[in-house]
Amino acid sequence: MPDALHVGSGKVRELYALDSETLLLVATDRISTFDVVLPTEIPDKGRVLTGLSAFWFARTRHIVRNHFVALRDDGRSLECRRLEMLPVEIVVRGYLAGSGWTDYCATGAISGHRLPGGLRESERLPEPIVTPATKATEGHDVTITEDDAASLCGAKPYAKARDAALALYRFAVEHAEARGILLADTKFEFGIDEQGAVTLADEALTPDSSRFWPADGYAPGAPQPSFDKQYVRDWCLGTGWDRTAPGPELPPEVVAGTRARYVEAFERLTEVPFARYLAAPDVIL
Ligand code: PZK
Repeated sequence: MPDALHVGSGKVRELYALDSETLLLVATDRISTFDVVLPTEIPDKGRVLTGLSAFWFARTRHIVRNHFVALRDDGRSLECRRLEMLPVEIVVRGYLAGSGWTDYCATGAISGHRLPGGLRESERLPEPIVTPATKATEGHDVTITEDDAASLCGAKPYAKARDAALALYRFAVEHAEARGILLADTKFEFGIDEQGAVTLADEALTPDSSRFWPADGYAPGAPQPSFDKQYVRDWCLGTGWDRTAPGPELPPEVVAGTRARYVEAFERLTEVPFARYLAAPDVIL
């Protein structure tokens, strides 16, 4: 990466500084499951995620401003404006899954939102809820109350980010459900731009930042299969893997099957053939 300074690494992404105002977010082909990055990559996974993020940034500008500046021709790198990041992640949940289901079972509430009794795992909530979390540098993010998030961000910036997150989630749920994908929950990050405006950042509404479920076969009362990762998870567990690092190397048929699921999610949501995206990424905008 000539002319760029590496400024951060995520499990499957890298962040570079291009100049004082601009960053480059690069999505690699690495895949994690059960919080372990596997030794085998999924070809084009990073391009699918970057293309999906760019698609949503282009189509949600009327809801809230975002950090998008440009897509690079490699299809996996997104130039963005450098922001002052808010110190919380904003999670929106429309269904009871993951830590939301765990918290509901233990307390009847999630992040201070008291919910009706008798809900089942993976059930649709009466209304989507916002459940902010602190960003853990290692280990899992910790869900906090909206009052705590408002204290950490400032009441006004938090309220703007929360309202934007809910509107983005509702917009994306409607778009995805019409194309056979349930968007169970999703995580957003926001920052403050040079004009002081709350701005959507990071990746948005990708399978790595959200739970995508196939609408076909949705059945509350149990965990739902992940649209993108279920094949990899099932295969890994079938090897007898104990979910500790290092994970197993994936055979070619599992790599190909998983890549096909990512590409299918991309094509269903964007209605752009993935080959057209690879040839000229800007078609997604
Ligand atoms: C920013 N991250 C997460 C960490 C990654 C990504 N527009 C922005 N301005 C300032 N900071 C960030 C962003 C964005 N997006 C994002 N950390 C800081 C992160 C590691 C690797 F790819």
